[in-house]
Order: sequence, then C-alpha cells, then structure tokens
Amino acid sequence: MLRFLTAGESHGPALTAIIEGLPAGLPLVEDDVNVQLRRRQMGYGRGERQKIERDKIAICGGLAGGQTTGGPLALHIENRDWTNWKDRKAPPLTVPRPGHADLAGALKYGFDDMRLILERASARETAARVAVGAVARRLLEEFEVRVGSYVAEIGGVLGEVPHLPYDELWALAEASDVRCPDAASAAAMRRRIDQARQARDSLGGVFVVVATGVPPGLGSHVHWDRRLDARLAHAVASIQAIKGVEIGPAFENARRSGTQVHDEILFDDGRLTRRTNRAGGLEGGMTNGQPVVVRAAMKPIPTTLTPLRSVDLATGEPATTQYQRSDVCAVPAAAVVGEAMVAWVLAGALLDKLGGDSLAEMKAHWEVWKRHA
Ligand code: EPS
Repeated sequence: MLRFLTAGESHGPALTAIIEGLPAGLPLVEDDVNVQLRRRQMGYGRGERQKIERDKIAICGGLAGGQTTGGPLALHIENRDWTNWKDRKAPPLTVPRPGHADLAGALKYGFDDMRLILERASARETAARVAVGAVARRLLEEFEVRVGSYVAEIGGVLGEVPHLPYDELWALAEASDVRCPDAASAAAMRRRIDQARQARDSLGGVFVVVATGVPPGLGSHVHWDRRLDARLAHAVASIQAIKGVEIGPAFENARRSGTQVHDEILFDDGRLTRRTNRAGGLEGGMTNGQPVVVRAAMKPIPTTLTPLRSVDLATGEPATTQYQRSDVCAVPAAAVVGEAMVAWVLAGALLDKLGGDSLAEMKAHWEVWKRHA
C-alpha cells in the first residue's frame, strides 16, 4: 500500500514528507521534484512570502544510485522564512479569522494562541504534497500516464477553454501566470485579481486537473473505499481551501437528462471509443480509459486586508481580524497541488492494479495486462 505523511509548520525550520510503499528501481533525481516545486510557487496574485521562499528538495532516504530502494523515501524542504522568525516572538493570535482553521482548531485543542493552529493548517504544507506528487508522477510516467491542469475560473471570471488536445492546453496554461489557456480570459482574470487587491480583498476560483493515458480498470465498483472517484475527491478536498470537487462537469450533468449526459460507446477501427467524456473518465468508481477529469472549487483566501468581524477569545469582546501578510489569490498554485494529489491517487491505484515490489515487476505485469486488454 502506497501512503505518505507530512510534518512541519509554515514558519518552522522545514517541511518533511515520508513516502512508504514505493516500488524499488524507480529512477528519480532531485530535479524531478524541484521542477514541480517551482511550478507551485508561481502565479499571479501571490503575496510577499513567495519572494522569500525558493523551495528546493533534499532527498534524505530511500534513494541509492538515482533509483528508489523500496524503503521509505524521505523528503525535506527548508522554510527560508524561518530565519526571520526564529529569534522573534510573534504576538499571540487571539482573534480567529473567519474561514481559517483558527477558531475550530482552538476549540478542539484548547489553545489560547491560535498561531499553533494556523502554523500547521497553512497551505505552506502543500509544498510537501507537491514533492510527494512529483514522485508519484515519476511512477506514472513509466506507464505513459500524464497529469496536467488549467484554471477555469477566478473570482467569477470564467475562462474560455480552447478545443485543443490536452498537452497543447497544458502548454498554454503553463505559459500563463494565472494558468489559463486562453489569453483574453487570462487578462480578465489578472484584472479581477488587481481589482481584489485594490479592494483589499481576496479571491477563489475553479481549477481542472486532467490525467491522460490512464488505463481502464483502476479503482473498483465493489467497495466504497475502492471507488476511485471517491478516492480522488478525498485527496483533492484535503487540499487547504478546497471546498468542492467534481468528477467531470458533474454539477452541469445534474441539470441535464440522461441522454444528454452519458457518453455513447462506439466501435471504431476495431476499438471501443467515446466521442464525449462527460463522465470525467470514471464509471462505477473505475477508470474507463478516457482522460480522468477532476474539477475543484477553492474558496477565497481567508486572510483579508479588509477586516472581518470576529471575537477576541482572550477577552470575549467583539474585535476585527488583524492582517499581517497573505496572498490575494492562490488558485494557479492550488491547481499544481491538485495535480500532485491526483497523481498520488492514480499512482496508488496503478500499484494496486499491477502489484509488484520493483518497477521491473510492475512493468512485467503491465505487459501481461496489455496483452489481455
Ligand atoms: C498561508 C499564508 C501565507 C502564504 C502561505 C499560506 O504565508 P505567510 O503567512 O507566511 O504570509 O504565503 O503559503 C506559502 C507560504 C506557500 O509556500 O504556499 C496560509 O495561511 O495558508
């Protein structure tokens, strides 16, 4: 079973992740991870913190001669901002920010200073997830599975999505600082972010993660916890600030009739094909050979320059939230984190399907499977 844990706080010395259950013999270099860490740090609308951090991976275990050993893979990312905080005592946070983990965490753990909550709840932790996802992505690449993303909406500005093959769409998104493949929509999204910054406010949005080359038969219909749509929803909803996940255009499908939604099955050139993919690549909790499409809704960042009403828990008196520093919009970065989580779930499902303790063993099983598919 493939699993991972992360540790570390936003302004602590470092973030750590441990991946357990990787097959031995997977080629991996630090740059495979660093490329993904850099992608997460980009994006229009981010705050001052990203000018401080230069995320870089150190692989401290589970790798020998450029290949995984089958032992736990240990990943380490330094927080450069730590040196700015280690000798300074930040004042206690006693006024919870609506929308952040502050209040719920304080009620749960009984802390007077909610910094102890926010430090771990912070989306800084997603750097470790992207590192983990980069390793999952490496495994998927060995089986020709690719994962990419684009931003579909920011603050109510809906992006046009050009009808292009996914690799071309991803390349356009990659060249855009809002990860939007359409230039006019990207400009409108940037204007919306500028407007929110001037209004001392913050924005959310919608991103789409797509995996191509996914073989049919990952996941299973037989049990709730083996349904891959549910595992994807769990993984993507676990990303900080994500409040909604759809497989394909699920909410739009809910407004249409069955004959308008279901992807008809055709036999073309001796192959089963579909002309549409409104199921988002999953039927009965299993991949069906179409691209896997996961859409996610991110709420606006809860730390806003304009104060919101709250209560000072130290005094019980009404108070307004204090602002130190934050992003205006982090949807483009969240899309990269979404890719990491989707890659993670697909890598686990592929390992479940093929089995094996080494990449060579997985590949041998893959060849047998392909002959029968
Ligand atoms: C975050 C608040 C901001 C973000 C941070 C997530 O950090 P700070 O409080 O230091 O200004 O920049 O994200 C990152 C540091 C990152 O690398 O993504 C929050 O409260 O979630």
